[in-house]
Amino acid sequence: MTARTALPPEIAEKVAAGERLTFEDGLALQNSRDIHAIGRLAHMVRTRLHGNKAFYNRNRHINYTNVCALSCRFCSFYRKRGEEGAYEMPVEQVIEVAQKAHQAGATEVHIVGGLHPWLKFDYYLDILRGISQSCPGLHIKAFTAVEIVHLSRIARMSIEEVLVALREAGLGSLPGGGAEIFDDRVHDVAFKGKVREDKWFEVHRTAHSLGIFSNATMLYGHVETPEQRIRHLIKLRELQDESLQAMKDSNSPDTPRAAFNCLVPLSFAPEGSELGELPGPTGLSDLKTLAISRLMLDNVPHIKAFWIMQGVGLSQVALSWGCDDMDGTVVWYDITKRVGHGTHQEMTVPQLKRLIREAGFVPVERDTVYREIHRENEVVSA
Ligand code: V47
Repeated sequence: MTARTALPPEIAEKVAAGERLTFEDGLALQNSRDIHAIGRLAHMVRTRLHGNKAFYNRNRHINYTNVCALSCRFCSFYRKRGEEGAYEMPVEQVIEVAQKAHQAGATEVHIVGGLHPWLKFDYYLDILRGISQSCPGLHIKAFTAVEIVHLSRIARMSIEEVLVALREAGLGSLPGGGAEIFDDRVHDVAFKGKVREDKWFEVHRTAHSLGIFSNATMLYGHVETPEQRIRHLIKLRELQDESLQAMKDSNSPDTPRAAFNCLVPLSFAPEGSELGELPGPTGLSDLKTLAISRLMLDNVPHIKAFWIMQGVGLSQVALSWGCDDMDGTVVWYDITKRVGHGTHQEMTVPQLKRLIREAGFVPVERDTVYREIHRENEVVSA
């Protein structure tokens, strides 16, 4: 192994001692080709945090519209109104899908969509009210930071007012989407027109200050550099430091605070996007990015290998490369489609458990905010 590919021993020492890694350490990890050493370190951290547990949930993703005012070059999901394949679900349809999921045992619906130019703020409130009233206990994780900024524009309300109104209507937490890569150059090449990092952070900072938990994402493997990935992770780590400190300082139940629950590194799928000529990440770069995310984000409890994005097989392997969560049953997902599967992309609970067990971990069902769910009389399946 050459000097360029070897991992500097100080990094292993720091990780073993639980010390925070620097930007330079992150770059050294990126430059190393020793995927096994990187994986072993990430596994050490993941095991320290979660032992041999690997989490999944019973959820249903709902993409209420693919009509979007933006035309991000990395995105193959959006359509313009009137274009073939464009859709917007009526409020009743979204509620009905959530009800069916609830009846089938889901504990979470994950609702996101394009920035629809004509839907009114009431559409979003009605969805939340309708679901929360008819599906008691079902957690609604909805609307990326980009949608929240869009709602603040159409409702002419501040981000805080929008979040408060959505929470009153039934919003439980925010998903992590829309972060992409926090860098102005990458922003201008791949998602010009989308809100920049300042707004993404404003939404999540405000959510945390209101006691609303959220997730974070990083879309990797397109036009970004390894340096930009590490900076992205460090920026998330900085907000998490702030939010965790505020949680510690706030000891009053009247002012609950929140933070990020997990990072979801999203593997760029070039097919069908304007960046379709790019090769996209390989299995090794997926594993490396997931492991480095675990190592750099020392203050975010969970790293998710989203089986839709990393693929079922690689997500299983990723459980030994720093990840502790696979997302859930999903059922339907329109943002990216696996070849041969279209939008129906479902994993059953026995399938998820089997994958996790086979990877050497104990499957643990969780709710959206990672409280464990233990069901009585559940048949233990293979
Ligand atoms: O923001 C869009 C990404 C995100 C592509 O919070 C693409 O638990 C890859 O954020 N290739 C939405 N990715 C999905 C998302 C998410 C998914 C699962 C769980 C959670 C969570 C959040 O999908 C978008 C964008 O970054 N995306 N197009 C593409 N071609």
